[in-house]
Amino acid sequence: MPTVYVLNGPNLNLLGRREPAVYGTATLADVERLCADTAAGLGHTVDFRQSNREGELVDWLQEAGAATAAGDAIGAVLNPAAYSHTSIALPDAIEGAGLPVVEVHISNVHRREDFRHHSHVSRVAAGVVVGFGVLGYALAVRGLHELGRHPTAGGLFR
Ligand code: CA2
Repeated sequence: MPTVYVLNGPNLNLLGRREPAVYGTATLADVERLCADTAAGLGHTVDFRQSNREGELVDWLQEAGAATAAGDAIGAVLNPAAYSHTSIALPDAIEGAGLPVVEVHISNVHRREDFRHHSHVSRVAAGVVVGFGVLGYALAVRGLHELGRHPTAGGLFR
């Protein structure tokens, strides 16, 4: 079964424990179960990870790129968290790996502070899911699956 990588950036280990008004009450373990269930229904397994370190996320994107090139994975769902707004290394890794990525944000970043309105990752993402709460992860897994099934239906930068 091909793998869907689900990669989470800094502070998302706190999900469900702080700021429930912004991010809801589901924990990251709940999100992992949601992704695994969604992926299983589509014939995939999930490799679910979280890191507070930018370089570790770069390593994992490269790993996901190699697995996808080898036909062992279909791409990655990525919530880069605050690195969305600051990192050049993450989009460079995605571009370098030629990896299909669906970017997810739990909150609607466009309703929040100005500095959250721009993501460097979005430029190299196949698609972006914003503001659906943790349900966005299930939508992103599904979207990645559908992009694999309809390879000419997506956008220019997949
Ligand atoms: O809405 C999202 O998913 C974000 O990627 C979450 C990031 C934020 O910096 C982005 O602008 C939008 C923050 C992740 C921190 O997660 C926490 C969860 C619960 C409590 C505290 C932090």
